[in-house]
Amino acid sequence: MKIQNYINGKFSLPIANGWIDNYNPSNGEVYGQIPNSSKEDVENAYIAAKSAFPSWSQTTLEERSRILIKISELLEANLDRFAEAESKDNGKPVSLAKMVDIPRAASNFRFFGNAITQFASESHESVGQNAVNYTLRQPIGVVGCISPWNLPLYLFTWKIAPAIAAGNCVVAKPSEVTPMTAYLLGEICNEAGLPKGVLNIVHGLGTTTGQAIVEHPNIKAISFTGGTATGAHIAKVAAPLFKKLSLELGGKNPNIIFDDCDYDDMLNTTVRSSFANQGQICLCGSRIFVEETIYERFKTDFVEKVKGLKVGHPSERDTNIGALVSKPHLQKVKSYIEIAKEEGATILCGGKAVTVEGYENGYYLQPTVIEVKTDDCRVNQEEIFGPVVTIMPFNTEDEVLQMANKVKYGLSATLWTNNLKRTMRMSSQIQAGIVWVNTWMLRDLRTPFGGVKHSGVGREGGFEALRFFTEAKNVCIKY
Ligand code: TXE
Repeated sequence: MKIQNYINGKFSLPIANGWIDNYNPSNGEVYGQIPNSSKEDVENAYIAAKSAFPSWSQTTLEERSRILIKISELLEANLDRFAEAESKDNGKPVSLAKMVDIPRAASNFRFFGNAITQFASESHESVGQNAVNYTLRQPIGVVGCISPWNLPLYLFTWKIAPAIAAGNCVVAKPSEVTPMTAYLLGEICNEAGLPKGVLNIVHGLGTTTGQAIVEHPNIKAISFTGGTATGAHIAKVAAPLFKKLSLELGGKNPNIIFDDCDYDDMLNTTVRSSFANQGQICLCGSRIFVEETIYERFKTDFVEKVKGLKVGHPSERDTNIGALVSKPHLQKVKSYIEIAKEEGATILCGGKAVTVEGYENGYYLQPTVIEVKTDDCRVNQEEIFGPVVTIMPFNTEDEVLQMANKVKYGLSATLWTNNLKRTMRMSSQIQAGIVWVNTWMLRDLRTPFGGVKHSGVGREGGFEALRFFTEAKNVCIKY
């Protein structure tokens, strides 16, 4: 099938530049094509968004909210269709897409549909000066949203929902590797009554279509989730144009386990935080540090559980680990297993590609646990973004804190302990935007989301997202 762009409420063919093959990671076969949209396509999307802006930005909050909630309901009503499309594009188990990805995408619209009606701005009475100040939070205009392939619809809508809730019009590009659910979203938006031009979706490569969005002089803000190198490039291109930027980038998150934790809960959650979505979540706890006193016990139990995970076709019900997203990505992840061996680390389990019967050309890899000797080896420092975790022991709180912070990333961290004072000390000193204590990936959409250091700039989520997608204007009235 040929996917089309969604511009001004209509599906349209690209003007030039041709098509890109779209692969099904579960069997390695091409099952569709997407446009590699050119500057001209992006310009058309921009013109549609610009024309829609005066009316959409003046649409009442109740009406915007009603439409966003309708989109959410329609996504829920089409759960199976979206989940199957997401799985076919990305390789993730259908069960995961049904339970997590699509419901969370629906929640994004419902949440921001409600949040916009609660988004208040401040006022300040300048006492003794007979003046009052109030803040207008105005939509920016046309904004760009660029999203990755790991949680395709979930991260796409995480940007689009607050952008349109705040009254902006959007030119959006999903990852060229996983375009399908974004394509289906266009139909849902029409059905929900989203006015034409409010959301425009252009498909294509980052270097052509994505670059055209970032370079566009009148697309005033860019919300991007993806790799750190791409984020740095976007920041460079956007700087001379003075664009507002939100960058959510890579992670190499520590999972720190103390011996006073609730062991079984920790063990089960650690399997999930290591391998959910084939380890392709920026929040996965890819560096596991375990207190020496329980290290050997943990190592044995963890490896046993990991060996029990089933790698299989994404549509099989008992599959825990589906296919990785693409052949180049599988090769990248596999190359890190070789690097680990060269660095003298021990592969405790996994490390090999898996052949799934009937789907021999799919991109499957065993979940892999690597025991590292030092924390500064490459597999412990660089983002692998696959079903691969490292483990190593530690002795003291200070030692593990130092190791946790000794990476260029700072997205999230997980702590397992029942010691309250230690929790307070460590959560304030860990360099990360998100710290989970005795849990992982428990999300409340009102909370700020994002990272420090090379994990990004700015925060998404809740009112932070609505602040990003609006400009604050102070009005001072003297009376
Ligand atoms: O991401 P890219 P890639 C990490 C992970 C992964 C690495 C590279 O480590 O192995 O990044 O992945 C668009 N101008 N994460 O190369 O290229 C691109 O088309 C504008 C972590 O697949 O960053 C896609 O829509 N846009 C991450 C989006 O950027 C450009 C999730 C992300 O792709 C562009 C994914 C350009 N010049 C990968 N170049 C996370 N934080 O969750 C590319 N794009």
